[in-house]
Amino acid sequence: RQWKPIRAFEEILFEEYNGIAKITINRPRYRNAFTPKTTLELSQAFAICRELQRIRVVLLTGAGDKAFCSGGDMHVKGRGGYIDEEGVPRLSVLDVQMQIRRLPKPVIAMVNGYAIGGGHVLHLVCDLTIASENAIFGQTGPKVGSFDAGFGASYLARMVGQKKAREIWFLCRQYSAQEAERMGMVNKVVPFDQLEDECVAWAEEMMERSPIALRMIKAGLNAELDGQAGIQQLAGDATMLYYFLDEAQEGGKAFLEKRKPDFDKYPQIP
Ligand code: 2NE
Repeated sequence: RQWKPIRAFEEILFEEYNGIAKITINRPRYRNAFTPKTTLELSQAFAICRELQRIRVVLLTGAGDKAFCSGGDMHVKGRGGYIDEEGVPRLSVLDVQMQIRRLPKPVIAMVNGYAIGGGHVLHLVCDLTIASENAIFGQTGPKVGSFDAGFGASYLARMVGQKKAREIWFLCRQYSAQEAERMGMVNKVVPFDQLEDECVAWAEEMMERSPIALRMIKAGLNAELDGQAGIQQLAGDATMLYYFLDEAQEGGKAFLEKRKPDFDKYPQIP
């Protein structure tokens, strides 16, 4: 499979193949821990995925065979957040989480090793997770002076239940790919050398489905959990579809033509 670069970055790889974008956190020396630069680049890549019409599904993964992502880079964890090159403390991985959730296209976490701490939350917020047999899952926050009480807590609990979510956070244990699958956080576990093929097969299967149907279902599944912000996204999608109707065009046309709009000619479906 020939992945073609979309744009060059320093701490991630950003490639495409046949309508699928692959974003790879590329810091294997540090188990793909993220710095503020990594998260900025991830944000830029996800923004490009949103804009590029030819991209229909996104894969998120980590470089090498050891880690998907080990969370925030402890070397730059300082007071107030992870310190960027200008000395500003940041928690910008939270923006990446929101982007993944709001992206109107499916995102698959291709978990190729450790998904730990903030790296574990990154896989949680993806729409689907496919893991290799060597993948290990867990939170470490309370062990290393951190926590994610946002999606990392409530979304995790929706997935695995309250008792299990509390166990995962309070004890900071590590779980195998099979355990994670049994808990409902992983869709499928495959041998490491089949991981990418499996993810591409799932992506290609989704690409045979209606993109707008997938977009609306994603928004609907999010809306129940995301409150007003989730409804806003679903409502925005409904507005987008409404704008395709002649009835919506009539309103705007009538205003510009300085006449009363005639909405009676459009069907009133029961
Ligand atoms: C990931 C894990 C379990 C891997 O263990 P192992 O034994 O396979 O590797 P090792 O030797 O621990 O790590 C290899 C190298 O990667 C570095 C290590 O320091 C080590 O470097 P050297 O000793 O060779 O110089 N490395 C690994 N993870 C790193 C990290 N996160 N930052 C910087 N360097 C890292 C094991 O390495 C592990 O437990 N890592 C730490 C996981 C962790 O606690 N992450 C932060 C959680 S908090 C968070 O991510 C977060 C949040 O809670 C809320 C908001 C935003 C972020």
